[in-house]
Amino acid sequence: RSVCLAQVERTLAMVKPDGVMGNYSEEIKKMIAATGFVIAAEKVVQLDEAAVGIFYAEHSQREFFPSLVKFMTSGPVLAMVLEKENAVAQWRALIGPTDATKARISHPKSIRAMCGSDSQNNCVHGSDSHQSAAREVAFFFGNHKSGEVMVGHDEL
Ligand code: RTP
Ligand code: MG
Repeated sequence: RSVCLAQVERTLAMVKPDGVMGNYSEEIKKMIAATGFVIAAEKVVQLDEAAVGIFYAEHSQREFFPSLVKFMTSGPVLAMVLEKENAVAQWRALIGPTDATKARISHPKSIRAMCGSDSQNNCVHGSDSHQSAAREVAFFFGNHKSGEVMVGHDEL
């Protein structure tokens, strides 16, 4: 193999129920491809309350948590493993700030500016660290060694 293989990193991206129901999945995938990410795996999943509790465990004591659970279980999500150099930071940059109303002002080309509504219904998720990415990829897709990944593209 060549000595100059780029260091490929993985992150977990998700189109939330508002994005799926608003038919933004294809547009988001186009933006993902245009930015140079490879979608290594994808899966449409209906989360239940228990699953949201695990996925967003860090927020379980926040006052907005019951509302977040209601939102995240309101319809299917599209989970994807994205691969690229510096994927965690680059996907966070592409989605924009948490509050879509602020994203529209400060990051008008971001995904949340395009399809998010407010501080909760913000269309997409992105892992916030390498550690979160590893946990969240395993949450949706199980543990796989890199190189033997998940070529199957599951549908509901
Ligand atoms: P995410 O984890 O979904 O990528 O979002 P994030 O890092 O930008 O924001 P985070 O603080 O981790 O919050 C997780 C999700 O909880 C909902 N939220 N609602 N009502 C509120 O004030 C509020 N704050 C956060 C959002 O759906 C947010 O993305
Ligand atoms: Mg977060």
